[in-house]
Amino acid sequence: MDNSVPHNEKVLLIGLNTGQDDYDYSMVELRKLAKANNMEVVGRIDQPLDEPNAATYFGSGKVKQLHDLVQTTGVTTVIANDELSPSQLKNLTDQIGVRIIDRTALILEIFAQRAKTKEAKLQVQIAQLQYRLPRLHTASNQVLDQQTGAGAGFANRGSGETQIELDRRVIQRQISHLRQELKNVQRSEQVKRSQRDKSSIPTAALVGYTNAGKSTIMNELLSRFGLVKDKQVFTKDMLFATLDTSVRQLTLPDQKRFLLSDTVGFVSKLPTHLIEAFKSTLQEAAKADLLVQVIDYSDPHRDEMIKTTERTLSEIGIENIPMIYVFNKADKVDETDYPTMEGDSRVIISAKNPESIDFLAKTIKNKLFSDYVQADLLVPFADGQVVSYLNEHTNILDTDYQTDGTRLKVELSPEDLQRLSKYEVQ
Ligand SMILES: Nc1nc2c(ncn2[C@@H]2O[C@H](COP(=O)(O)OP(=O)(O)OP(=O)(O)O)[C@@H](O)[C@H]2O)c(=O)[nH]1
Ligand SMILES: [Mg+2]
Repeated sequence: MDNSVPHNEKVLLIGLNTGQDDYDYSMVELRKLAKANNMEVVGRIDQPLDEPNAATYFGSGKVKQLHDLVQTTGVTTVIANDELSPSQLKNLTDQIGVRIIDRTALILEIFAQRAKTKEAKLQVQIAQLQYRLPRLHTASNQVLDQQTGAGAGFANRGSGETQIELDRRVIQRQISHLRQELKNVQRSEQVKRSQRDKSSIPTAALVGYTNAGKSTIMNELLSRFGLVKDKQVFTKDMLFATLDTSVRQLTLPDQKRFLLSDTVGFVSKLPTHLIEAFKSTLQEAAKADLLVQVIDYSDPHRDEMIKTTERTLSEIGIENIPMIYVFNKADKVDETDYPTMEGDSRVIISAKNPESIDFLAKTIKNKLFSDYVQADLLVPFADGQVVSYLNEHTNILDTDYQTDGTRLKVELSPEDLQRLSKYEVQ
């Protein structure tokens, strides 16, 4: 036996091509998702159809072809590119005889594997139960039939329905219990969040397609501009390496500070329940002053990835926040000049290149602090605490000790200037 071959589950992909532009890309993505779930894709069947067959997703001829291919390849799972209705799922399972899952269930399985923090685990569990709720009859009926040894008799139907009703209530109770637990876990996070809200430090949020390099950029910025005690975030070459949100403070050489958050990556057709469950995690992005969309410049599907990210952001309700586009991994694209800027919101960089990281930091700074102003202040010696504040929070361009106090030329936020206006020298 060849031990070098991993014993992964063998799967078949099925997709319905209704003529949508991004069909091929969505199938490429489905393959990547299967791989991320340790599955080995051994085949794929596509059917061009105007709309899915309401009963079986594929038309009857294709279902037959699928059945035969499952037999000859010995696959144990079939994955549909679209979310299947409860009855499509049941009918297909009955006719094909192996496990059928859809894109949503696959994404949920990956998230369940990746979730590490208590918060992420609870969020995924809730989304999984919500997904199962309308699909109970597909699994539990079969289990019930097996338990009772009964066929499809009338007597069984009544007890089956009661059983489903019971299961449904159990799951609903589990969901509300988990929601409560999630609320408790999030309470402590909320305290941190509201403290940050009060701090009035500008914030930027890294967003984008999964595996684009968001966490790598976060770490590189941290190691140059972060606090020594700050922990690095997890990065890896796999889909959905990050499921929770991390926020770190960065201080640039001219004392300008901002908060940067790193969060879960996107993929097309992210399950609604998952988006719902992750909404609070994504609050950091919702409140940001600037979105930093990271894109894998070396991926041929990068334009579709940008569309996916923007569609997901608007589904979460994140709109009208200024954005810069960071085309990352330029080192993987031959004959590319980097770091460079195209127009006033597109940057081409490589996270692995220190010069790129400085360039990106400067670009973020220019966007976040564009309303900062220069002012000339004279602070009497008695108000020493004001000078300390300025030292810590603003960029001091010049200091001069005069007989009536400290004269400073500073760069500061309009809010700070307003508060300190009595010291301003006109
Ligand atoms: N060659 C190259 N690889 C990079 C660059 N930036 C990131 N990577 C690699 O890309 C992979 C994914 O990086 P991550 O930072 O984990 O990506 P992410 O966007 O946080 O992904 P998710 O958390 O899954 O959304 C890792 O293997 C990184 O080492 C880059 O500029 N050049
Ligand atoms: Mg990440």
